[in-house]
Order: sequence, then structure tokens, then C-alpha cells
Amino acid sequence: DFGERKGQAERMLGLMDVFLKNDPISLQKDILHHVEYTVARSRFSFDDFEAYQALAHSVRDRLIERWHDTLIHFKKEDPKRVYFLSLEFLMGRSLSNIVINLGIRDQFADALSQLGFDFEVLAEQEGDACLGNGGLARLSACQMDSLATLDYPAVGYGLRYQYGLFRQVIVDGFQHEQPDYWLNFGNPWEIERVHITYPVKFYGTVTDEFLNGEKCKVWVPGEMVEAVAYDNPIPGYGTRNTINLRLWAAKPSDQHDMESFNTGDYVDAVVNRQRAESISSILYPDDRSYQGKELRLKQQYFFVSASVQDIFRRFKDTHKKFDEFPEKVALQLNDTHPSLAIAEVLRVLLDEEHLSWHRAWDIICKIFSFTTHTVSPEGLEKIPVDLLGNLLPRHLQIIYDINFNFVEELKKMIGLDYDRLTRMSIVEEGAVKNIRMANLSVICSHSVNGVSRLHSELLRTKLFKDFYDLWPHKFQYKTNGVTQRRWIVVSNPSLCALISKWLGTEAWIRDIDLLIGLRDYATNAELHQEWKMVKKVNKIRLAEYIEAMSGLKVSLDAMFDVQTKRIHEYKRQLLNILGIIHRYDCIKNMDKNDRKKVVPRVCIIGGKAAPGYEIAKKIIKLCHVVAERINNDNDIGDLLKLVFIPDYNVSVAEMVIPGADLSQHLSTAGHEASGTGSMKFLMNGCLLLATADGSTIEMVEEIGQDNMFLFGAKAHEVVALRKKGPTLKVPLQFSRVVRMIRDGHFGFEDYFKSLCDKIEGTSDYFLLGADFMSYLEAQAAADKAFVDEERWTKMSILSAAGSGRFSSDRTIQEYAENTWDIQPCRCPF
Ligand code: Z2T
Repeated sequence: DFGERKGQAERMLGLMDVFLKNDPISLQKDILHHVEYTVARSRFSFDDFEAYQALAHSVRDRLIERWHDTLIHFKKEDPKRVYFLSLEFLMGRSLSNIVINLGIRDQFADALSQLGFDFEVLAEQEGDACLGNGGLARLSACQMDSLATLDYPAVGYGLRYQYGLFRQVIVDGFQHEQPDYWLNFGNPWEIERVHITYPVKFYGTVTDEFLNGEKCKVWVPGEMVEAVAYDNPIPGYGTRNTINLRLWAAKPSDQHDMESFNTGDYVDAVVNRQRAESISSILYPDDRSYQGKELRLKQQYFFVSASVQDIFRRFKDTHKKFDEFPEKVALQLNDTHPSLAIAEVLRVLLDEEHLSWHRAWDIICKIFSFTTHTVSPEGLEKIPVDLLGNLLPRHLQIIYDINFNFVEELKKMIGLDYDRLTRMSIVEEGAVKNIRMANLSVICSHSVNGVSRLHSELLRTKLFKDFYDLWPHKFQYKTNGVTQRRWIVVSNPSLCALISKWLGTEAWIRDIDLLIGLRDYATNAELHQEWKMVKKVNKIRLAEYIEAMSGLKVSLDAMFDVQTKRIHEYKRQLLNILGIIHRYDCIKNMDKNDRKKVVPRVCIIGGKAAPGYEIAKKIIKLCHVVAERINNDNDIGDLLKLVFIPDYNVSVAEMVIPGADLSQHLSTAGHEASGTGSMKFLMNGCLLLATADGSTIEMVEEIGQDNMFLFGAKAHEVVALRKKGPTLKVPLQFSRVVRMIRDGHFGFEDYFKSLCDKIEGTSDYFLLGADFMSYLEAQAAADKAFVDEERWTKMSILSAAGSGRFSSDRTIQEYAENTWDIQPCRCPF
């Protein structure tokens, strides 16, 4: 009876405060309440971790209020939504980010200090959520923050891995991988939705059947797994909007493998059921190689199928006609990893909603947009046809149908150019037949985005040239960005305060264009003083971390020179190490007087190597043996130090980046699709030493060539240089440092032989030799600038002032306007 329930609802409201209060007493009461009733500890004895848990739950309560209000508001308004599909989200810690976005950080800090706790100390109790590999995954996290802040009606979908990216431990200079069982200590930021579940089917056969006289396909699956939703509210800054990141976990389904219960052993059957959970158990740690593993394909389909069912359910709640689908739904594919969604949506429209191919295809062409993150053809994902046909027989048929129609159309347009038809086909013929997921994504999306201008150019002229010639209108780019909330406000509070003071407003936290206002003070002596102080504070924090971690004391007067990112040959950490050996060698050969002119450096390298990537692992070992030699050479002292920071992740980055003077981005031009680390350093007033690659090209345009240390061959020159190959002269300095490694100067010469072979002679694919002199010159220029403190500080201010374009707010606005066609939908306060 509605009348009665309404009466009850009113009574319930009367029992609750409309919203939780944020005054110091209420906050303290709430925290203590959670200590006693959630964490179940005595109010009189709880440690920092338990205090963190209670604090997190108090924050979570406030987060949930806004999240509910936002979801109700979206439901009422029913705007077109964007569904952001990504297999990886690298969230890091959440507490500080959430309280800052909710605007209640200081209130909580006050309440805690009255309870005798320090907010920062408790915030460090939180473990990182590492549900991703690197740039691509952190980009998803930054974009969620911007989607919420800009009030866009968005939903993120992903997988709730039980094991995140491995923890990197270094033993004797070698990388070892340890499992990251991150849920061990509970996760206060997720909301388990036991009733939001969908069945996901695998294997089986497809039969032809007749339904109302119409022929249709029926997929009889061989296995069924349940997807359970875990919701992660993502609050915007300066808005009530709090959007949802829904991550799926696999659970055994009641219908899973029914047979074994009737035929076999009951206990075995139950144990067998449990295997279903393995689908969402582990994140694959290779950031760009695809090994055609069945479990990975299962993960992809599992998350796609659950998300698509969820999207259809939401649509059908309020709509009857599928022709309205494109007016309400935009599906964003973060790389090809979720591209099975194309076949899945088609399958649902055809086999379950019984639309004609024509109508279903028309919908597909309007709803999907695809962003690719790679430059190399080898980086494009392929799935063996046998694997796909066995796991998802109906989807393979659908992909064949898409391809058949596409190739027929193509023939009409380009004639019988078989080479081109072969290149453009979704199916790759060969010893093993493969499905090319990138071709599928390009053919079925209305928009294909690159992640920087150069990247897009390379897509148009190389990777997807055939497609560009056919559909030039599809190809666009949205240069990546990062969120200033995480990368300045959370991670560099002193810089944040300084910027707000000089701009006279905190508005830049939502409106990054205001940052340019700092330019007016680029030579202001007072700002210079304060700017240097901020850097010093952050260098102290980093130096303390280094000492705690490795026992190494570093000088604060030295230039902190940082290269942190996944270890890859194309990112050329090896070039950095060779440069360091060269520097060491030079200092060794100097007399006392010359040594006085040397700019002291602390070189910091960090990053994980994919577990199976031998060369990358050797680079890590090389870094350690070189560090061992240099750091223990008393003759060198503070003039040069080399530190490898283990287990580089989001929270380590939050500490390292603000403390860097110089950061290095050394990818061979044309290989880094965008790069986002550089943007975080730039925002923090750190100078860049970089090649003209990915987004750095656009950074030069923003801050000017004079404020960066650019070096190396340009993308168009790289091709020509490679052709020269064996005739290329490499500088003596280069041969000399490589020889030092070969001759066992640092030990392990047998182990490093293959590494040296990779960069000498014709096999120097990434052109370390060709770029070496130019690299050393850029390094010398950086040294020169560093001794001129005033000039350096000015460059630093201009770097931060010019970083506005690299906010993910700008990226997301461009996507919303030019790709997804969605409008903000702001929840009233
Ligand atoms: C990744 O992080 C990136 C590209 C990939 O290609 C895979 C992964 Cl895991 C398949 C990076 C790019 O290397 C980097 O240039 C870019 O900034 C980042 O994605 C975000 O677009």
C-alpha cells in the first residue's frame, strides 16, 4: 500500500538528519562511532590503521549521500550517458582525493587533530588500488575525475581484479614480482551490490532455429558465470556530482556446470564452481603484448557482457524503441581491450531483441567511439580465430558477418585491390588465423581518436592509412591530459597553496586555464623565493624517502633528475644510464678545479618491467650495478648519485614528481603515443628534458622551446636514420661507455652482453647511438641552466603556468563535445 509506505518513508526521514554534518564535533563523533561499530575496536585503543579505517568510513558515508543524489538526478533527467569501458583503472589511493573533492579536507583534519591524529599520517595507511599497468590505466582514472568534476553523466566500467599489478621488489639488483592481494585489508571505497548480477555465458554451440517463422540463431552456452557489481563512487570537485565506477567480480553461478552435481562427486563439484572466480582474479602485467591467452579473452568478454547487460537494462527501464538508443548511449572503447562490446551489442540486438541486421548495424555505427594508445603495428591486439570460436562461437559468426559486409562495400569503393583488401580485413589470414581487434574497432566506430597530435598523424599516415583514405572524417585526436586535482592539489599541497595565493583564487582547480596567470609573475622576486621554498620542501620529503628506502643520503643542493615510467626499450632508460656512466667517467677524469664546476646530480630511475620482458629486466639490473659503483665511490661524493626507486606506483609518483627538478622523457621520436608522466612533472614546475615525441611536441608550443631541453632525431628523421643502419657513425663517447659495460666495469658482463648487442651496429633499432651526442648536449644545457638559479626558477614557473592545456578537463570536454555528444547534467546542491 503506497499510502502506508509513504507514511513510513516520512517517519524514516524524520529519524535521520537530511545530510551528515561536517562540523568538528559531528566528525569526531562519526569517526569514533566507526571505530566502535565498523572497525569494532575500543574507542580507547585503536592504532593508526584502525583510525584510518574509521576515518575512511566516515568519509564514505558522506560520499554515498552525494552519489545517491547524483544517480537519482541522472535517472530523473535521463540525459545521454557516456559509458567508459576500460579493462584498467589505476586509482592509487582515494582518501585525500575524495575529501578534497568533497571540500571537507580541512574539517576532517581539524577533527582528527582534536582526536590526537594527523590526517596525513592516516592517509598514508591506505594501500594503492593498482588495477592497471601504466599510462593507459592512469589516464582512465584521471578522466573519471574530470567527468565527475565537469558534471557529465558518465559511468565507468571495468574489472575488479583481486590481484592488482605485481609489487616490484629488488633482490640483488634484480626485479622480483610479488602478488598484490590488495583487498586483504578491506576496501572502504567500494559498495558491494549483491543484487546487481548478470549471468555471463561461455563456450557451447550455435544452432539455427525458427521463431515466429523467422530464422534466428540460438547460442547454447557450455558454461555460465555470475558477474557481481562493485560500485566505486567518484566525486567531482566543486560540484555535488559523484559518478559511478562499476567494477565486475566473477562468482560461480547456480547454473554453472550443473551436470557435475548429478553425475559426480558433490565436494569436487563445489570446489570446481569456485574456479569461476579466477576470471576476475588477476590483472595481466604486460602493458602491450598480447599472448592470445584464453583467460585474458574470458576477462574481456566477462566485463563486456556484464556492462552491456547493465546498459541495456538501464535503457529499457525508460525506453521502448531501440531507435532511441543512440540518443541515450555513447560507448567509449579505451583501446581495443573492450572491443568485443561491438559484437556483443550486435548479438543482443539481433538474437535477443530480434532487430534486423540493417537496424542493428545502424545503431552500432552511431554509438561506438574508439581511442587507441599505441604507435606500433605490433602493439595492435589480435585474437586467434580458434580461441574466439571456441569461447564465443556466436561472436565469431557476427564478426565474420561484419567483415563480409565490410569487404563487399569496400570492393564497391576501391575495386579489387587485393593487397589493400587483405590489409583492411578484420580477419588476418596466415599460419594462424587472427581477428584484428583494431580493424574491428575502426570499422564499427564513428570516431577514432589518437592521444596526441603526432600520434594521430601517425595513425592517419601509417597504422590506419587505408582506413583514413576511406573515412577521413572518422579520424581525430584528443591530446591526453591529467587531473590537476590529483597531481597538484593532492600531491603537492604547498604548490597548490602558492598558486592560489598568487592567482588570488582557487578557481584554477576547476578552471585550469587560469593557471596561465602565473606568467605575469615569472620574474617576480618574491614569487621566486616562495617557489624555491616549495621545491625545497618537496625535495626534502623525497630525500627522506630515498634515505629510508636505501640508506643513501642525497644532497638537497643537487639537481634531482628523474625518469620514472614503465621500463621499455623505446622509452630508452638505457640512454639515461649510458649518459650517467658517461658523466661518471668524465668526472673521474677531471682535476680538482674542473670538478668544482660540475653540477651535482641525484639521478632517480623507477619503473616496472613486464615479468616476461628480459631486456627490460636487464636494464633494471644494469641500473643497480652502475648505482652500486657510483654511490660507493668516495672520490665522487655528492657530485653524482644514482637511485633506483622500487615499486613505482601512483602513491610513489605523488611523492617523487613534486620533488623533481628535471624529468626525462627519452622515447625515440614516433614511439610514445602521448606520454602523460611529462604532464604531471610539467604541472609541478619540473623542467623537461625530452625528445620531440607524443605530447611533448605540443608542450613546446605551450611553454616555448627555451623553457625545455629538447634533443634527438625528429619522428620523420627516424625512418631515414634506420635506413642508413650500418653506415651510421656512432660517437666515440657512446662506444666507450658501451665498452665499459662489455668489459665488465660493472660486473655481470655475460649477463649484459645481449643488452649491449641490442644497441650496437645494425641492431640499434631505437637509435641510442644516433641520439647520444644530442642527448649529452641537452644534459649540458640543463646543467648550465641549473646554476643560474633565477633563470631556472623562471623556467620552472613558466612550465607550470603553461601546463593548462594538459589537464584532463580539457581532454574530456573535447570528447564530450566532439565525440560523445553529451551535455553536463549537474546535480543541485
Ligand atoms: C599504455 O599504458 C599505453 C599504450 C598501450 O598501448 C598500452 C598501455 Cl598499457 C597498447 C600508453 C602509451 O604508451 C602512452 O604514450 C600514453 O600516454 C598512454 O597510454 C595513455 O594514452
